[in-house]
Amino acid sequence: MLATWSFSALGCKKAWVSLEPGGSALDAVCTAAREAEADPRVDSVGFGGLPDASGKMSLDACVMIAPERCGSVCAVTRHLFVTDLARLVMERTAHMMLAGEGADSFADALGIASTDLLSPQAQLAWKKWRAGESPTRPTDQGVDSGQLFAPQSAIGEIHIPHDTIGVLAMDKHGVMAGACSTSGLPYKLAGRVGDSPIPGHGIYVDPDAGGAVATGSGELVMGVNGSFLAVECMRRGATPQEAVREVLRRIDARFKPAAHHQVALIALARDGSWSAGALRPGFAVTIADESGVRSVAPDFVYAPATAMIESSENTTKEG
Ligand code: SD4
Repeated sequence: MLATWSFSALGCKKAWVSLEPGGSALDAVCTAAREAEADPRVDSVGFGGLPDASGKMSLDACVMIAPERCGSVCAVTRHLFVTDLARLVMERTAHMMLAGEGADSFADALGIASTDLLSPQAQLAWKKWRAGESPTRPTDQGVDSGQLFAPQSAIGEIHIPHDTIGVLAMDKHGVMAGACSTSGLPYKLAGRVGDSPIPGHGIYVDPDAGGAVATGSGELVMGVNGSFLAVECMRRGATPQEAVREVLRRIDARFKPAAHHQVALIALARDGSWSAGALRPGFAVTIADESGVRSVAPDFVYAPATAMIESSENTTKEG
């Protein structure tokens, strides 16, 4: 089992308990995502997530086990466990994606209780941002602190935890599943939806080729169909590391990302080999396997932010 960021370790630990003895990969990825959705300390997923520019919370999620077995919800404003809701879209409807009030009404119809998604801390953070007291830009990406899972984390920086939880798992029956859940970019424009709930962009799983999940600046991922691209690379024989590198290479080449942009991907191949890579330093990947649950730095960082800062300074000097 693989997941984005160190805050996912708490959920992976819980999910591993049933995955290890033979539980399903789909249950495992949903368990891990649900844990982050319920945790108010995670300011980018579920309760605790930062709202949009108007102060309103909206959540996106997707689950996928195959191109024809996928469910997603986006812009959900009244229900917390959006990964489970995405799974219900997959299992109980003929559709793949429900958006906005339609997704909330679907949950109502299933008897799922509405809840206030905005935590007091997130509301305070938004008020400070609106008053100009917070330096956080709408597209800011932080550095993984490992704070929520200090015991085995290899990441030592101090910063708030953040970003989409993306999880990939393979069970003992050889079934691969993926899930991701996010409140999207903090202080996004109302109505903005990113890569996470869209199959092929924030997540893609094909049992014949592998799976990938992305985190970070969704617009950059969407521009290259990031997760689909990673899986297609693996289908054509690339290793997971080569596949992730190709996605980051295309993003770097097309978008010329700014220093504050971050994109990271995790990829899992059919044979169980995996990799994680990031555009900038600061990302951590969580692994759960027979050796336990741990969060570590990714295999590679494509373009260290310092290089970007230097090159933009050079550009400025040259006029
Ligand atoms: C998005 N990729 O909505 C997601 C956000 C994210 O804050 O990963 N983090 O663009």
